[in-house]
Amino acid sequence: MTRPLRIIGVPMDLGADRRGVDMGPSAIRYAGLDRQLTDLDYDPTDVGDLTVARPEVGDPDAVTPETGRAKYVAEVRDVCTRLADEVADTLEEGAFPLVLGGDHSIAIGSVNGSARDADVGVVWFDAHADFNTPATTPSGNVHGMPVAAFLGEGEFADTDWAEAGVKEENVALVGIRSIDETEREALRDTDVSVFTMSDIDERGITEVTEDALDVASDGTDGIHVSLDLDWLDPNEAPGVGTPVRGGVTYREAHAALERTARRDVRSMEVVEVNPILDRSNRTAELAVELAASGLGKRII
Ligand code: HAR
Ligand code: MN
Ligand code: MN
Ligand code: MN
Repeated sequence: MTRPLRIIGVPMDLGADRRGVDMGPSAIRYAGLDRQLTDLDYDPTDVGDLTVARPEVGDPDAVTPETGRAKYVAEVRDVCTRLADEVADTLEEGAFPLVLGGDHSIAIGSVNGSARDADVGVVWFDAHADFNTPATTPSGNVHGMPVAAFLGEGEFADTDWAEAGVKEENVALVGIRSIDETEREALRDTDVSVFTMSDIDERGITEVTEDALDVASDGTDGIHVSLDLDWLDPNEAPGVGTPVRGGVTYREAHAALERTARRDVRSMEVVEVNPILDRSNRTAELAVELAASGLGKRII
């Protein structure tokens, strides 16, 4: 039986400093996404790309109501609002939403769409905690803020576009190894579960992933999986804007996504693929492979 699936491209680069991540959706498609999904008995429909403003027309110095800074926040909000509608519509029609980034700011839209009519947990595979707010960000880049945004931290509290109604205790960050001091302090005051690379070193990827999946499943209707390709070691995934040494290996990544596929995954996104920085589309191919593993692909 084939299950309907919608591919939603979001060529967003306004949330990050390095240009080129807007070409991620094309590179991921070119790497054979459609074929991999069909092999998995999904019936994919590619709805194309959402329209994203060009940086030249946006406001890089946008200042939030408080003192904080969030570059292009109005443009990011506009895209995330439309993405949330697209994801929610996809689910309502019984299809699986697979979102292609684009920088990680788009997760604000994906999570809002996924959580619109359900209680959702989130598993966040990333080198970074993405828990800054406009008041704490060292860079002003919104791709360092999506977890804080959908949880309604700081300036994101009670927003109609960012806060998603997801519970802190249903959010698990996995593979974290780059965290700002402000993020560390803020995270300590929450019930978000943070599984670092050290946890993976000590306990192994399978056990850590199972714990993260338990966190996201506990009392929820399903899991949103957010896969930032910089989660992997830069040797495996060179085509990302903010690489951090010491990431998970190729096999660890597959093992984690294979475990994920056994759970009730309701939506997924793959983000931060930057073809300009990549080698022979290697990172985009990895994104396709890992999405397939997360959607149930097995070796035999
Ligand atoms: N923490 C830094 C900041 O807020 C960098 C984080 C953004 N990089 C990402 N996110 N790719 O996962 O600017
Ligand atoms: Mn990220
Ligand atoms: Mn909601
Ligand atoms: Mn990252």
